[in-house]
Amino acid sequence: MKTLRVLCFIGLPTLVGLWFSRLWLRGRPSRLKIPSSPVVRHKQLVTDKRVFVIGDIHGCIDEFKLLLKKADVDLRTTVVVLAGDVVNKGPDSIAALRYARQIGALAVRGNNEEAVLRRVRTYYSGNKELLPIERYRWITGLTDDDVRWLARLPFTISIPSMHAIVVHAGLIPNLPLEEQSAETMVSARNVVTDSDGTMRSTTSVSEGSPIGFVWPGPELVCFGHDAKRRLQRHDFSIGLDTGCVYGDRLTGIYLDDLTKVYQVKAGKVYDKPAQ
Ligand SMILES: [Mn+2]
Repeated sequence: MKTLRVLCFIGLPTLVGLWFSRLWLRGRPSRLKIPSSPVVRHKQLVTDKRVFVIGDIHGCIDEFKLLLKKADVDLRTTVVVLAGDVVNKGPDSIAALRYARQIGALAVRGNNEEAVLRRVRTYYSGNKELLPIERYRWITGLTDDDVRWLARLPFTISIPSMHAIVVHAGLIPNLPLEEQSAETMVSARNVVTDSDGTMRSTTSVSEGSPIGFVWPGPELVCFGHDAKRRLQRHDFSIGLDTGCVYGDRLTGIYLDDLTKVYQVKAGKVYDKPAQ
């Protein structure tokens, strides 16, 4: 009887204390299941509204808002589509993500969204390995709804009314969307044609040709990711990552008027490109 009482008074509080310290010291356990690939890989946007596509925002919330203002984006008549890499590297990823959600913007998944989802998964599993990594510490401020939004981002958004496809990195020519690899859509920069004529993508910029340059149409492909080459205009593709987070510009374009490119200058240099 005495042993039981001792167990109740010392053992129980210790166990409860240990359980709470686990929460405190390690990641935030969550029941949210984050699939490794989006449930809807290729989304169709059927709309008769105007469509305004924006390149890589990387948490540059001020420039994001300024660009919408500069382009007179009327949210009642315009759908905003983001070409991925909305988060990471820049000043306020959470603000950029929440503003995108607030205005009902659609987005495709970039390599940075994939990296963030991997980190969130680790964090939610109770692993504290993440916490010392300064550039990912912001993800501890994400709500489950923010994470759900990220996890649902498709690889591509097709807009039939505009004969356009938005993708973060690019597409291999003459290959159905269903057969494109995640790697190509999220991380590629160049396309290499092998000796047998088959094409493959690479993240390198020195092997092969720019992925936008090789794309033959007939759809217009709007992509981001390739900040090094800044604004790219080819017959059937437009590269919109103009390095805002690196101190250059944030770029957007209305799909019904490709002659006009809207840009705002970055407030400052927020990050340096990886070498
Ligand atoms: Mn990218």
